[in-house]
Amino acid sequence: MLKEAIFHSPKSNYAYAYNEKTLHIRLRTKKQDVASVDLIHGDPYKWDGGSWNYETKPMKKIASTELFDYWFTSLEPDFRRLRYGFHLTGDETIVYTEKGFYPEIITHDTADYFCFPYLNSEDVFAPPAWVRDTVWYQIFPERFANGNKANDPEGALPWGSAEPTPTNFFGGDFEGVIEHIDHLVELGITGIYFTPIFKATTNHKYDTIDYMEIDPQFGDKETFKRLVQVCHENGIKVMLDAVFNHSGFYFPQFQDVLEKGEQSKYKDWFYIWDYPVQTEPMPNYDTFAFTHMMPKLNTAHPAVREYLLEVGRYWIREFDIDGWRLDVANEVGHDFWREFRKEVKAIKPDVYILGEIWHQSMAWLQGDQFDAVMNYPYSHAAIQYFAKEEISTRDFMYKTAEALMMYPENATEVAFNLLGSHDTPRILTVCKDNKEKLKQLFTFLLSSPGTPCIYYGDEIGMNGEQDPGCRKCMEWDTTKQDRELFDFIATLIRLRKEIPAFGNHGTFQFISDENDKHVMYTKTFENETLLFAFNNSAEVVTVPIPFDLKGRKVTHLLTGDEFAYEAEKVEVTLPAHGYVALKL
Ligand code: ARE
Ligand code: CA
Repeated sequence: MLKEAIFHSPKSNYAYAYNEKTLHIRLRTKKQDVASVDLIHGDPYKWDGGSWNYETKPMKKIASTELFDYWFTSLEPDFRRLRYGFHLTGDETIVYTEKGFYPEIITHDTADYFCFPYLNSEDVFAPPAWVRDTVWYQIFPERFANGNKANDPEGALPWGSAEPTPTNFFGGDFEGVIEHIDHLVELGITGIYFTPIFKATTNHKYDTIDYMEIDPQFGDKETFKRLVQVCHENGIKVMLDAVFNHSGFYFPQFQDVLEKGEQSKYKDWFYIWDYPVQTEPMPNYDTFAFTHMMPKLNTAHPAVREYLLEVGRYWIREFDIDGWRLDVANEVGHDFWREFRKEVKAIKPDVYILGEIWHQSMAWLQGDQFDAVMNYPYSHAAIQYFAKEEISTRDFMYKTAEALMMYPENATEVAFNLLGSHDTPRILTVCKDNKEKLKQLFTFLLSSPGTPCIYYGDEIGMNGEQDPGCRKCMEWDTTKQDRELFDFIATLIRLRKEIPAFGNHGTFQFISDENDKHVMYTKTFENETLLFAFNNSAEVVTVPIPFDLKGRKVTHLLTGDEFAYEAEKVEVTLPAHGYVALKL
């Protein structure tokens, strides 16, 4: 047994409170090195004479990656405390504890075992319950719909008349969203994420001038209130973008520093290196990336904190928004986010806090900061596999499993999964306009653990390269929309809502062989098993279904067809880049 590969760490994604009663325990071992694992567990204070009163519980292998196997069990400790270790069987039998390895279970002392000291309810990672069943839709307000020409910014171009550039405007606004709410209801989405709406100069509005004002090109506060109301009446939650890492260049506090230099009372709101403040050839202050238009805010400064916390509270209190998406969340201090969580949750306990982080984010998902992060790593492998065909089935399965093992299950359940955004090329373009591949990706996304987000226009087959290309005006001419694709995605969303195993309540498990040219996984919930199969090649493949289905009625979920299998051995034939979702 390779001891160096064996790993566990309490209070992490390896041992965490799933809810107020339940602990989840995971263990990592070298791949195919260990035949079985039992959790040795007991209350630290429960003794029989001189002997620790422990029990054992078999663990289940739940995932495999290129190098490791992952084992899992869940349990409800009687007194909410746990002392534990692992009994591993392979070519030898060993016991793994916090202090190392032993040949057998120690019972005269528990000091060396792992410790989950107490399951304190206030520490449980508890995201809002509604998020788990939400299907998100991302709107870039300048480009979704122009419902009021009177508020168009100067020089706004006729809708869709030009390719998007970093600086042009088309006049999208809130009234446009209200006007097209039926499109969203028909699609079936239940949450909208709006990129920034506050006063700013650019078309993307990430350069905030005033966090307390709506940008006039989108409407006024009354219109925004109406928008939130219309969304709520239609069962749609509203999430706004909080750009707290940096302000815009024209933020009055920064302008004051530019003007008064060291004399400005706002000088410590930013990280100014020296005076006079300059923007050329390089800014002499901290910025987002090297953008002089985006001076970094000092979130350790009490006045800055109070200002931003009030922004966080204000839009919830006055406008009843349901979520905050935090821009460049990983470059802002943890301490600020801890306070932010407390402040906003005090006003609306079930507000959703989503951090924009593209990397491993465990440090923010401990229950005291964010409810979720934008889960770019999850779909990355799927995009490499389905869209680009640059990784094998084996690597797709391993990378996806790795992403699923990266976080506690309660964090994965509300992870914000996406195939693209205003920061990436559109998914159809990544698929080189191959619609079958696109459908594979949406089927995967909508049947994955986590909450999916659809980037505006992806549902009607819009294309576009990297920013600014991915920010085209939404196509509203239905003859130019891909309605077949729209219906397909609407069907996926409906299935996700109707069948618990399809959506976020099913347990996800790969069942393919590493060397296949196709991939299969099951989603199970109680007695229900769904099987998903995808052909990752341009040739027709025949896929054996590894279940005994004789005499069973099977439903083809994407077409609605039902059929009964006669033979014991069942196969499905998939065309090039074909896919199937079966209810067994
Ligand atoms: C503009 C140009 C870009 C150019 C950039 C460079 O359009 O082509 O590359 O300037 O300065 C907003 C606008 C952008 C604008 C930018 C700067 O929407 O159009 O870009 O402001 O003016 C990293 C961060 C992540 C960030 C991305 C963009 O970690 O937080 O970069 N995303 C947010 C928003 C953006 C927004 C800003 C931040 C700034 O979602 O829309 O940009 O407020 C990797 C890395 C990630 C990296 C990611 C993307 O995988 O691991 O860390 O994200 O790539 O680059
Ligand atoms: Ca307008």
